[in-house]
Amino acid sequence: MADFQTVVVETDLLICGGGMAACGAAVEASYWAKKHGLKVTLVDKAAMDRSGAVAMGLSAINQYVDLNSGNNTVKDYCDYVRNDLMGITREDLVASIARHVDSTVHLFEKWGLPIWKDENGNYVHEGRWQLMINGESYKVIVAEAAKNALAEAGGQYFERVFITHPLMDGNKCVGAIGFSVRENKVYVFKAKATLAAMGGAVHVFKPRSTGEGFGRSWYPPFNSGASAFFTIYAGAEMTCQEVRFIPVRFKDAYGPVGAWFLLFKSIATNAYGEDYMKTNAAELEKWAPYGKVKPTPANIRNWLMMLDVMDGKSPIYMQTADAIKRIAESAPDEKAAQKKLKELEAEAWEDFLDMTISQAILWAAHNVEPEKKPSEIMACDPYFIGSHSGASGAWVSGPEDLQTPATKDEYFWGYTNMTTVDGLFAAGDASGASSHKFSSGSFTEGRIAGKSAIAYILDHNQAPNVDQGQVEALKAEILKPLDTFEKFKGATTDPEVNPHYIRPKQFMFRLQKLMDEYAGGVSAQFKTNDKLLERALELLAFLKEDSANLAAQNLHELMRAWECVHRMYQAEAHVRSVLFREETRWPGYYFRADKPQMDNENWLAFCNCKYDRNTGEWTMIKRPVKYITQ
Ligand code: SFD
Ligand code: AMP
Repeated sequence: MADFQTVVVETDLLICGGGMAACGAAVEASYWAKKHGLKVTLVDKAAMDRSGAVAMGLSAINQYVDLNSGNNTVKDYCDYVRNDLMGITREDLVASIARHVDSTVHLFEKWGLPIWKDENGNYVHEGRWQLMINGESYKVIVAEAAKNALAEAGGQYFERVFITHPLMDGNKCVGAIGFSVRENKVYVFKAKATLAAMGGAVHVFKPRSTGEGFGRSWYPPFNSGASAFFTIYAGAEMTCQEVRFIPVRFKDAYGPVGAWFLLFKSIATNAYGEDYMKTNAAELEKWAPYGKVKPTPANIRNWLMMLDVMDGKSPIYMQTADAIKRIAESAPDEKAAQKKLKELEAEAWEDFLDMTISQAILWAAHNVEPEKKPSEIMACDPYFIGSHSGASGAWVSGPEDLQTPATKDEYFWGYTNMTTVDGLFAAGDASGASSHKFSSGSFTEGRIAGKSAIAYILDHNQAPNVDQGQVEALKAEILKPLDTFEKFKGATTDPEVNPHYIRPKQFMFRLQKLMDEYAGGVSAQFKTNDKLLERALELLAFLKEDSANLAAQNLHELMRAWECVHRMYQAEAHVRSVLFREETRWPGYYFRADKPQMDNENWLAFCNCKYDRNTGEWTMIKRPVKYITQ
């Protein structure tokens, strides 16, 4: 084995990840840490300026409650989220973020993020909860604030260090271990409290993209299930692992649709010009009460579209030209209409250039003029993202002051956003059952978790007890794929094919094929059943056996190997949870053909799970849904 130096870093708070939630945690925790002489350390597998989901920038801030306007309340936001998730939500967590998110958005603006303003100087809303931004440099601006805050409080950040596992002292998390993706170094972070904020997971399922386009997915390929693995391995109770998210996007380059539906008030139709939201409206009754609410939940919107796709009425089109024409025609005269048309055209392109540059390139390549002809949209592949319209993540404590007598025993255990593992916190995509936080809410939840983790440290201010034997064993396990490759690479002439090992890319294909065909991926039209899921578990068990034989040629591939392992655990938690929930609640995300209906009597409940790293056993747990607002 190549010589690897072990670098030990001692800190009070460790923030794993460098995305929106992690940056929020760094800003807030640094403030409190400085007051109390504590140290905050942040570790990102990439470079914070362009890491995570916001790497390419964003064109909207999707959570702004606008409490000052008097038009919206925290309860309104809770209602919106509860309905969109078909009743399954932790309102205490949603409210915890909603009551603070506006202040986060004001900070972003102060730090230099351009938010669109109208002629009266008011923010331009995309929809009720969304603001339009010039967000190409969104992540750079947020990362700068996080780095400044860390520097001011004597904190530290590490980039290009990939976190693999938590370090455990019984049921207490005492830090994390990982490796540099650039140098032969293993990093051991010893911490009094640790925050998991390493985003969600993509490429667990087979994506639609193939060949050179393979890395293109809606969700960023750099987020590969590290948060889920970290919390699962630590023994934390997980929630909503069945709630995958499948967004509708412009076809093949995954450009956003929100601005079209909400700002431009566009409709989408099937190939024959029918508005599927109208022609398939009878279906809404089946999923009542949620099918009947406004706005229609994201999964139901998907479902009405998918019904047409399954009926052979593709392609599906966003009617961009009609929408632009309609708005331009509302101008007072022809000259004003022409001016408006030009503005709308520019806004349509900017929407992509701010957030999904590849979609603008594809439009250009296909000679698309949105003001002249419609553009294809489609449902993407399944993603695990607790911060958008999915809900998967760790089960965390809510704040005490938002509990009711009925929720306190269920949803509160001392420190806001702490998982069921002592000293381990989660935020953003890493924390579950609090959907629709998006970029601004994830940053806000990071702030809440960061502050709470500092409070935990002040109450438990003992040096972490890190067992050196555990560190050595993990170090050997982490580096094993490099050894495996070196040992066996000569056994065949083609390094891809070898009887002794499996390369990460092939391993990923195998996982994706399995999930696609058995757990309701794209090729299965998002449909599955109990028998397919049971078979998926059998195949996952074989895959897990083979994960011991992953091989890596270099540090980059070593990262790929561990990404595979992380994704595999996310996959297993998902399959077990879809199997456990004996109903279909989110058609449009997945459909259990053997249980084709929603069963509110038995399943208006959380489906939680827990893994025991010593025995390899999973426990499934049903927890009650209790709202804090009526
Ligand atoms: O419209 C490790 N999101 C949008 N939010 C908005 O507010 N407005 C939008 O316009 C949004 N759109 C959008 C969005 C997401 C994506 C992918 C697209 C478009 C194309 C959602 C937000 O981006 C999302 O909610 C937040 O970013 C979530 O924050 P967080 O912190 O949970 O995840 P992150 O920002 O991706 O950061 C993850 C970090 O973890 C690092 N990491 N570090 C160390 N070790 C490991 N093993 C690690 N694995 C990962 C990453 O490098 C990163 O720093 S719209 O289309 O919906
Ligand atoms: P998207 O671009 O699809 O991520 O959407 C951005 C925001 O707009 C998210 O908050 C979505 O939930 C919301 N949104 C998108 N499309 C619609 C729609 N047709 N009706 C209501 N809300 C939508």
